Amino acid sequence: MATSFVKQPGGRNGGDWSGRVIVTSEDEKLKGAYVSLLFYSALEDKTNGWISPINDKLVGKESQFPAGVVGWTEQLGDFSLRYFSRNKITHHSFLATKVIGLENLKDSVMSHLRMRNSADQILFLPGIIQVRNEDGTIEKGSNFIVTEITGKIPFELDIVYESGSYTNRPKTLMGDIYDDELKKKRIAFHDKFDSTFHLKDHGNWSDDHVKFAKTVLSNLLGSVGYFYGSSLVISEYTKNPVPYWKAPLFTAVPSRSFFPRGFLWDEGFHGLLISAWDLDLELDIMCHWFSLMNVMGWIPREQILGSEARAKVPDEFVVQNGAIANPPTFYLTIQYILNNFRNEMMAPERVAVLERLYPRLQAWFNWLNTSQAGELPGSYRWRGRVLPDPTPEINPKTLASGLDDYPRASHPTTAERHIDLLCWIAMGAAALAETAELISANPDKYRNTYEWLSNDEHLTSLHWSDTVGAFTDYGLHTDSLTLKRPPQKRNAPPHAAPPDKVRVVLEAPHFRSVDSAFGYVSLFPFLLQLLDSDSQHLGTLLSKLERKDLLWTNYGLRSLAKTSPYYMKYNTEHDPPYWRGQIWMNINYLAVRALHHYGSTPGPYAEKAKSIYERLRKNLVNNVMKQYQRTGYIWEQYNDQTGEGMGSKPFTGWSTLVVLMMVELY
Ligand code: 6A9
Repeated sequence: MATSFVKQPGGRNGGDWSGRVIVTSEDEKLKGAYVSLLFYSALEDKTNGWISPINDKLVGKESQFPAGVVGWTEQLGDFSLRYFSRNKITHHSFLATKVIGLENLKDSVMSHLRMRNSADQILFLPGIIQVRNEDGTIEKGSNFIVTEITGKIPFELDIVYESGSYTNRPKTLMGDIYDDELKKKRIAFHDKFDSTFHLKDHGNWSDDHVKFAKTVLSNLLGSVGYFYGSSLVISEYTKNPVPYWKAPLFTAVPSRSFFPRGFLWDEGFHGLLISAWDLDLELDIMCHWFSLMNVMGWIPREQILGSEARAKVPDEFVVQNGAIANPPTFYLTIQYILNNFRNEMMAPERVAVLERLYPRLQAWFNWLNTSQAGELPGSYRWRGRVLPDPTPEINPKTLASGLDDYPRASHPTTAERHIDLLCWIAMGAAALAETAELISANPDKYRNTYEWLSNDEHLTSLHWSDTVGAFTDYGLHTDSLTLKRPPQKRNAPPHAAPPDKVRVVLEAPHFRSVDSAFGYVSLFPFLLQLLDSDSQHLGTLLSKLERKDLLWTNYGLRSLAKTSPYYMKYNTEHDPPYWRGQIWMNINYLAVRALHHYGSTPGPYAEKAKSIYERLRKNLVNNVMKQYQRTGYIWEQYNDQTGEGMGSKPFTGWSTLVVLMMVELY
């Protein structure tokens, strides 16, 4: 099935759109087989409006079958949704009924689906089904209409939405007109891609590479969507989770089929691609995210808005905690925009957006800088690490950092300090100083903060370990831990499942560098370019980058050194490794970007950085493309032994950063 859609703006409510579904088969034997398509039209909860199955008389002569929906809502006004086909349609039917909650649509369809007869196996729906209220009265009208259309392979179908307020439309988007319009949009996309990225100027990329880059970028752009609803949040001021205010969110998502919702730190990375494509689109997205900031300066990390989104998320992930942070990657987006698209950004209407954002950019910084502070001046600690007793986790996760199960101090304490967080905050200060300069505000405070936090002595005294020659976290830590199954409870029923394994501490922890975990976290002062180009630490880290027993692979940098005792280890009996060896594209992008920076800044390590840059960039791009060609997907992460895609797919979020590596936009 190939799907496409085309829009036609007009009228007062966003205009028209049409979708097309083409059903074909490469298998000759399937030619002529029946395929039934079911289209859902539903009103969201509490929408002021109605929908109704289409009346025969409303259907134009173009269609051989009367199928569709008409309706009105407060936001959309009048509209119609009609189905057309250039082929012969074998059968159509509909269901019109009332459901409570968008998360129940599938159940409703399944309970009403019928088979015409067992010989032809054609499905049909029963028409209007009225729902009886508890008091016996009948619910009038419907908020859910399913249209069933069956054709014989091959066939195609146009789904045509027209807005009532658009009265002078030049043409209806269907049939040949749809073909023409889609073709125009395709050509426009290719032209814009070429003129935006000049891909061929940045390497001898094959046509396959170009096609790949276009495909993955358009998938990221296509993931941008509009959400509306409220998060469930908890904070020191609430006893139980309470709803946040209802708000719209315009955002890209990491994976449309697996995580179709906004994630804060993912979005800063998406912003690097989106702003290169369309700066105003990205500013719009950023303004939406910053509108979700509360009075403290906090923005919820995962945006599960509306009942439909909520229904897909296990309860333990739903509640967002107002004390917990996530890497402030929008500062990265801003820095990148100022570095790469400064002239466009200087347009008065864009400067005005930045001026409006600035107080919130500051509030965000103030919140991070104070609420995530560590015990020592200029040190920081991710909140939200918990150590229940007994704990099923070998090493308590740090979801706030975005690096989930990446090993940290085994025993969370208020004295621990996290090097990645320090670096994110320092980078944020630099981005704020640059923003302040652009809008003629005073950058001094942020410039000074940046200078202080990124100072070599400061980083070294809080985080450098001479023993391993790398930056590390600090905290109460031991590596002598294991998982053991506790004895079955005395009163357990005879066939009860055995209890889950729990962590057992074999040797008491003590305060020290968490130096048994060389990996992404150890690289942060380099990744976020805090190190001076003549820093010895830079030299040491660069020589480690190339070592195959540590992070180097032919497919990119792995997240955790092979020599680490946590490398590819389960964190509980049931949690497989996630950030413990796998190759992730967002951090690899930061590495490539840093290598490019140090490779083009004069200094004793410039040559080395340049040489690593070329190899790492090539390895990453070629592997992600190879896996795409092999499987048809780009993936959440990549296997460090084989390069194979792992985790969720399609993951068209930050894995798409390979496109920026190809065109060297950093
Ligand atoms: C749990 C699953 C059907 C995990 O890309 C989004 C995030 C990153 O921000 C984070 O750094 N991913 C990374 O460690 C995916 C998180 C998905 C959680 C969903 C529920 C049920 O969904």
